[in-house]
Amino acid sequence: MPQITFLWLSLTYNPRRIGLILRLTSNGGSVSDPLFGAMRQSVIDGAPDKAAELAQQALDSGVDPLEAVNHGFAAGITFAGDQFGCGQMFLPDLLASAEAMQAAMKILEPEMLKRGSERETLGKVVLGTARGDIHDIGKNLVATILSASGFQIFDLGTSVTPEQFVAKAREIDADIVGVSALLTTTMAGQKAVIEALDRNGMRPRVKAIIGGAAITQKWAAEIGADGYSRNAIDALELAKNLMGKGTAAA
Ligand code: B12
Repeated sequence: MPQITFLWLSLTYNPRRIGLILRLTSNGGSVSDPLFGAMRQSVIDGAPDKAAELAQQALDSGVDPLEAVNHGFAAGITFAGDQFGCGQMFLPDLLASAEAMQAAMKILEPEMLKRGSERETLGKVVLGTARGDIHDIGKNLVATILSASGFQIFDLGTSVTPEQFVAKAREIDADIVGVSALLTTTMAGQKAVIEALDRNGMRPRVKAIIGGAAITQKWAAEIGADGYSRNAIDALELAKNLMGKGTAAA
């Protein structure tokens, strides 16, 4: 009996030990390729070395790096986030998952950039995560995709104040300012950036776009953003359209 009690406690208090359960529950989804499944699992397990190895394996076997992100690693971090959200995973585990995701991105990003290196310059974009917010995986992905497609990116990093956005946009004569926010508490920072751009008379010439897991079209409209997108591919289409170079702008 004591053994059973110990097992129950470890299941309850250390979700990373229930890898098997996570493995079983994370095997659903539309992408059945075992490589994508392994990528996803490496992030759920918080295993940076494994994630990096799988990213390299994907490149070596000709998998599109963006597909590897979307169907493999990002699916893993989304699953980890859901587990965290419902109390099945704790912050150290989520941190380990984020580290694994970043280890994979380190391998995949240069290849994504290389693939886009021949493109024309489409415009200058200042990017950053809103004040008080340290999430940057999604913002970095947007930066990589836009950069690979010909945009010049000025990435201010995380927890960026409205004043910093305005100063950089002015300094480089930006076409677009993009603000990422992942927390409901930092979404207000996106509004503050738009207000600061307005106050400084920089719009409508400078377009303001926003994104992040909790962002909706309703929020974008409410704060007067020029657009929002739910993922990096849509962000590219949005940015191109705002520059008059997208399919909707044609
Ligand atoms: C990874 C992660 C972390 C990592 C971040 C590592 C890093 N370097 O980024 C760590 C562990 C550090 C972390 C910390 C915290 N986190 Co966190 N985290 C996540 C998680 C699991 C995934 C985010 C992610 O990277 N997704 C993958 C990327 C590819 O997707 P994305 O970010 O959505 O980006 C895409 C789109 O949104 C869009 N996009 C993004 N930005 C932009 C910008 C523009 C301009 C455009 C056009 C598009 C765009 O394109 C991107 C690419 O496709 C989310 C859960 C989730 N499902 O989102 C929680 C989550 C965001 N975190 C959460 C919380 C609560 C926290 C903490 C407060 C926890 C704590 N108690 O300390 C801290 C935050 C501290 C702070 N001040 O910021 C909550 C937020 C709840 C809320 N509604 O406010 C979430 C939703 C988890 C949950 N379910 O509860 N977190």
